[in-house]
Amino acid sequence: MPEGQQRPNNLDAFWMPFTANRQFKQAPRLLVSASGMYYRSDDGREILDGTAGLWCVNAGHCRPEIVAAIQAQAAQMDYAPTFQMGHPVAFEFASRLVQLLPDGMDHVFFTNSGSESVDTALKVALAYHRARGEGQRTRFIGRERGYHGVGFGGISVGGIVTNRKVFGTMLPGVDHLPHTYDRTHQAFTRGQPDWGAHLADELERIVALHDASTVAGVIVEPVACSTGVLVPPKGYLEKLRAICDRHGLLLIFDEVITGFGRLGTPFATDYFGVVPDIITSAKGLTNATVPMGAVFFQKAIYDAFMNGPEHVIELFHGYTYSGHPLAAAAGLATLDVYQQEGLLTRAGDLAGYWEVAMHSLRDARHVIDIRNLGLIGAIELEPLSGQPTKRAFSTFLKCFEQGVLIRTTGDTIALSPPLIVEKAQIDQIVDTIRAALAQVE
Ligand code: PXG
Repeated sequence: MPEGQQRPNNLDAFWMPFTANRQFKQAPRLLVSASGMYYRSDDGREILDGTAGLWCVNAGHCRPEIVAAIQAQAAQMDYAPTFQMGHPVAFEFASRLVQLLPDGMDHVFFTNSGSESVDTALKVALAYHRARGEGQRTRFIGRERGYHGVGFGGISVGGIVTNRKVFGTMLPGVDHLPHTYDRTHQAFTRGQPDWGAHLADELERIVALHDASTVAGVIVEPVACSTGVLVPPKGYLEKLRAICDRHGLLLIFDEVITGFGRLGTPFATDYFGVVPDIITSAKGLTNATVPMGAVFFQKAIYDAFMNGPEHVIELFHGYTYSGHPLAAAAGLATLDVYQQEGLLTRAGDLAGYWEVAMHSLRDARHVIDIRNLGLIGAIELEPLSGQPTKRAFSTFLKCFEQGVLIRTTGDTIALSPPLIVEKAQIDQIVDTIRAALAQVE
């Protein structure tokens, strides 16, 4: 590409993920730089980031402290293995991280993405039961409309039909809870719906069907985000926890999105006061600067593996890049920024303003529901007759033209700005969406 030119000559080779490739390549939307709350497009426009990239740039873009940490680490040691070797920065990051987790959740396994975190959680759950002499516990229970990434494990326990239907039979022995959304009972709820805790009782029915002795664990997103932001009904997560306890099932919270301050607490487990056995994370872990995921385990799970001769590997699992030095250095600098600026609790301070702003769109054109929690929002649109997803996609294109990045899933607009967002920027997001909705078919 000639110097100074921002748009590549050829967009063909890159098979883009989760993208309408042909539409995109006819009318590309290219981002070329970023700072704080803003991207800059290749035609020189400032775009307000209403989605923190893909729910991941929690401290805003190109934070100088994080950039400097990555540069310094790249110059000092680019890579070192963590199989039978180690390097200080990964250990330091692990120790800092577990301080943020509930008491007892004091071990962390590093991965490179949310999908790998989910795979790791599922594999460890199976191996844990086996290590305790309960190797017949092989089934998992996920939930309809759940998103747990795109590995075979994640799509098996996930419940988004388009992400599953063309990929064969996936993991055997997986069952699904019903999702928790019912517009008749929940439309325009602010925060957690009153209706729906009873849906957790379905877990009892599913466990009875398979017999508890065959079930390894249950995996849910505390707030189901990708599917269009389904906030758990009051009391629902508590019930899941109680049922898992009753039957010896591991409860896995997939906090790839809700981790690192999205709800105004470090993790959703803190927000809801329900402590799982395993937490998966990624995204905000390094402010999305260097890809990394992390899975947190209760002490008893780690301890169950620490048996047998000491020279023998306890868990045959890991990635070339588990605990990668650049990612760990980025993660440490990210934690510093979060802590210095109070970002892990800032969403709590803004949640009230955010809620009022989101629900101010109730009378906007096409809107049939609005949902919110912490700094997450969803605006559900009446689908265009016979053309599902088209109205939301048109709204996304209009907002991008007008300088605001939103995200759509089905006919729902999903919002999750960086946690540094200012009130005036929240207003700009809302005003731009309102204007776009007035224009789209
Ligand atoms: N679990 C959850 C709860 C997620 O939200 C993953 C696992 C997988 O993470 P990786 O890093 O493998 O992508 C996710 C990812 C969207 C969107 O628009 C959401 C995700 C990724 C991309 C887009 O909702 N979530």
